[in-house]
Order: sequence, then C-alpha cells, then structure tokens
Amino acid sequence: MDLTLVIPALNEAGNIGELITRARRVLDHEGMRYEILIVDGGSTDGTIAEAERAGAAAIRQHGRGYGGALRGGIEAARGDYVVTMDSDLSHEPEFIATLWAARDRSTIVIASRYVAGGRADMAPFRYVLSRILNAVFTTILRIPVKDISSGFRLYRRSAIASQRFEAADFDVLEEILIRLYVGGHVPAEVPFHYRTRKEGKSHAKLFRFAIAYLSTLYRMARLRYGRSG
Ligand SMILES: Nc1nc2c(ncn2[C@@H]2O[C@H](COP(=O)(O)OP(=O)(O)OP(=O)(O)O)[C@@H](O)[C@H]2O)c(=O)[nH]1
Ligand SMILES: [Mg+2]
Repeated sequence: MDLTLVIPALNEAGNIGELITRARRVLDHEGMRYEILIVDGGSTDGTIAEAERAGAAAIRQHGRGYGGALRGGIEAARGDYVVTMDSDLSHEPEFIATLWAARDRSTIVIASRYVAGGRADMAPFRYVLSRILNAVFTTILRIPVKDISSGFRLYRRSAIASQRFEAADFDVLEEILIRLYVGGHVPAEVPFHYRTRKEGKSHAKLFRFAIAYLSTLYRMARLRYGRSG
C-alpha cells in the first residue's frame, strides 16, 4: 500500500464526509493504493457513520487527546507513507497531491503556513499565539523549520513507526518533529494555505495546552541538548 491517510476526528459531522469524498477523488486521480483511517475520539454526533458512509475506516483511539489519536493512527497504518491531517476542512484534501509530489524531498514534508507563499486564515489572537509558539520552539530548540505546529504532514512510515511519542495533546506535533530531527531527518516545507474550520467548534484549550507545551518544550530541550530521551 502506498499511503495511509490518518485523520483524528472528534465531533466533526458536517465536515468529515466532504473531506473523505474529496480526499478519495484526489487519491484515485493520483492512482495510489491507499487507506483512509479516521481515528475517533468518542464522537457523539454521527461522525463515524458519516465517515464510513463516505468510504473511510474508523478506529477508536486508546490514548487520550489528539496525541493519543495520532499515535493510534500511525500504529494502525499500513502504507509506505502516512499523511496526517485535520478533519475540519482547514486542511484542504487537494493539497495531499502537493505533499505527495514532494515526498522525495525528506522523510517528513510539512504543509507550512509560515514559509513564503503560505497563508493562515486564523483569528488574529490565535495567529499571534501560533507564531509565538513557533518562534519559542524553533529558537530554543534550534530547529530549521518555520511551521512546527502544522498537523498536515507527510511522513515516510518507516521513519515514524519506530519512534515513541508521549505527548497527549497538540504538542505531540512538536515532539514528533524534534525526535525526527534529532534522529537526523531534516523536514521539508511546502507553502500551504490554512483555512478556518468549516463546521463545528474548536478543541483547543488554551490553558491546559499551554502547560502541555511547556512540559514538552522542557523534555525536547533535554533530548536536543543530550540529557535524556
Ligand atoms: N480523535 C481525536 N481527534 C481530535 C481530538 N482533539 C482534536 N481532534 C481533531 O483534531 C483536529 C484539530 O482539532 P481542532 O479542534 O480543529 O483544533 P484547532 O485547529 O486548533 O482549532 P480550530 O481553530 O477550531 O480549527 C480536528 O480534526 C479535531 O476533530 C481528540 O481528542 N481526539
Ligand atoms: Mg481546526
């Protein structure tokens, strides 16, 4: 199998069906052998039924949060490559073709809002927080990446399947990137236009996530500068 699309979803009815239909169109057009895996976090709004109707397979996550969902999806994936993306249509599935075309550039290719040509349609407050988060992580950890918190990525599966990730929330994205970088993989970035979610509401919880980010930053600094794994 060429590719597994891993899509964490928590109450994304109204988005997930359209996403899967559009993703299948792109993947079919590329002539790929693929699977689409929805990793559900306990949705109560019919997300799973909508996903299955559109032609995806759904699994229930074991670990907590977005991090637990991503871990479960990566463990279950069978493709040579894995693409991870959000299920709220912030990540337009047509862009998978661009990531796929860039797959030989690195073991990890990031759909990047913050390289030249990229864009982020976000509320100003969220945009500023995102830029601060990126600046803090990339400066302290000295990692040559502009968008370290983008969840829209392509990985060579052999490179991530062997890694162990612990973070439970969105900070898992930074953890994955830094572990791969310390392991010798320099990420490639392709400019990407991030949209606001179509339906439903955000799962970002500012205070709890701020603490998670700080603790992950501390763990990753120890990893980066050689004091622990
Ligand atoms: N399985 C699972 N999916 C999750 C969980 N938390 C968030 N997600 C999904 O992860 C993706 C990103 O979450 P969002 O709520 O969109 O976070 P965000 O993009 O920072 O917030 P918005 O600005 O509202 O889009 C979405 O597709 C969610 O459905 C979770 O605990 N479990
Ligand atoms: Mg979102």
